[in-house]
Amino acid sequence: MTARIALISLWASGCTAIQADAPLAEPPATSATPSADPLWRSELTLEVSPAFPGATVEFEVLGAGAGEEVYIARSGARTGAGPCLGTMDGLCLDLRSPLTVQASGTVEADGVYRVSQTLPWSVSVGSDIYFQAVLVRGDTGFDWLKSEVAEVEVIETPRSASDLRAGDLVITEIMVRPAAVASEAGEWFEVYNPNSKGVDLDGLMLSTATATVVVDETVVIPGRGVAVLASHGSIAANGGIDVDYAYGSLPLDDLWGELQLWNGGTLVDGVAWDDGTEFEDVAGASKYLDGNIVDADRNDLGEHWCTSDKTYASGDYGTPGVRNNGCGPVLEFTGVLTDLRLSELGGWRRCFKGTYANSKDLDVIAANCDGSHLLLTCRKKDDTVLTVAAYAGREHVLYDTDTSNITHRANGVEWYFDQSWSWGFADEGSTVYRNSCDTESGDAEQRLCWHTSASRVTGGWRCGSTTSLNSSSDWERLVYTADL
Ligand SMILES: [Ca+2]
Ligand SMILES: [Ca+2]
Ligand SMILES: [Ca+2]
Repeated sequence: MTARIALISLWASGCTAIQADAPLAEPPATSATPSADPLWRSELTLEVSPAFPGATVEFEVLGAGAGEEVYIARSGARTGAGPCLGTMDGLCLDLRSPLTVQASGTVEADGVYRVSQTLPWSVSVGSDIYFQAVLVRGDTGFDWLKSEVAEVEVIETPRSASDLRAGDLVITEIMVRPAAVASEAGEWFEVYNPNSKGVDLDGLMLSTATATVVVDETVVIPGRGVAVLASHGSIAANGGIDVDYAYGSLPLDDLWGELQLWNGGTLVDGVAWDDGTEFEDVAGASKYLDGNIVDADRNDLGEHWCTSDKTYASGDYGTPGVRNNGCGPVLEFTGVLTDLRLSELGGWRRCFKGTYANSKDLDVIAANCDGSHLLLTCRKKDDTVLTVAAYAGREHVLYDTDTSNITHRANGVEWYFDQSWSWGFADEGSTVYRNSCDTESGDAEQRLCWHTSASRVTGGWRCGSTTSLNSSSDWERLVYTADL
């Protein structure tokens, strides 16, 4: 509540051209009449760029008519039956008091209303802000036509692109030669942020040997997340990919080509590919950097890249916006494996490693291990053989069984997980006794158990038949992930 009041008062004092409507104390009764046309409600959409303290927030209202007036209202809360602003002729909104008009203006000839507003530095990270577009249409004035409410979580202010140094971004996937749609519309590339803090790409220069584009809007890549930059932003035209930034004309050469990301005179990352000698060249499939080798220097080498074998909407192959598997086919199996050679894992990406003496936040592990499937395993430190391993869909591996001994069966494995008890598995049909780790001895070599406490993985009791491993720095816990 405190944060919202601070937000409103700063806005009302005016960072940019904001109308200083007084916040409404209570919702007055509405005098507006719903439109008879049900399509009107759904044909307007409101898009809002990421919000963070000090951000230039960009609003885009689509589906309006040229010359019509748009109001964008803002509140710190929403409700199904909100108050009405006098300036909006009594139109009721889905926002809760106090609310103010964030911006207003006239729709351009293309049916789009765009406006930017600066967010105060006082907004609280983690709080939610709600925006809503309201359209004035026709001779009768305000109509009930309005967008869905856009809910925006205020994120931590990211690093600016002007702070980036070499290696602070990594190009991880490149589609130079789409087959399902034309190159002009269907080229794209993916960029990974290897640091824990988010990055705003606004101002970053993208270049090939023949063309240059500068990112000219807020595009935030979360810490250890990826963004997709594409020639075309329209899903209908680009082959069905969800794009974080549409850069327009920056042709990616099919054979010998290069792509570079520049912060002024600093090369943040670059990749140069060839005609198929070092970098595989397959029409209709992206090149992707091995998910286990995500580094701005190592991505210079073709041997660390491979050809996508997973389709996306258009039927072409690639994983735009999804972190990459390792190179090679993902090892698939059912049940619990013992003495598995590391080299046999194939496309699984390692997303957590720590000894039984380490402690790690489970949320951090879950965020880094963001594929559709999770594989838990353990080994003697640095061994090339994994002692015991099993996997399943992430919803099964993270299925909350509380502290009970009733396991959750998936992929031939008995799973258990609780954020403050223990996490592990046994082979199908086995019972477990969690105290708090599983101390049962039958089929011991097919059991794994790690302690958890206060949403962290802490100690660990066993890696197969080897037990009493709490605080052992000689044994390692590992989690791998893959999209299957
Ligand atoms: Ca091309
Ligand atoms: Ca590089
Ligand atoms: Ca990818």
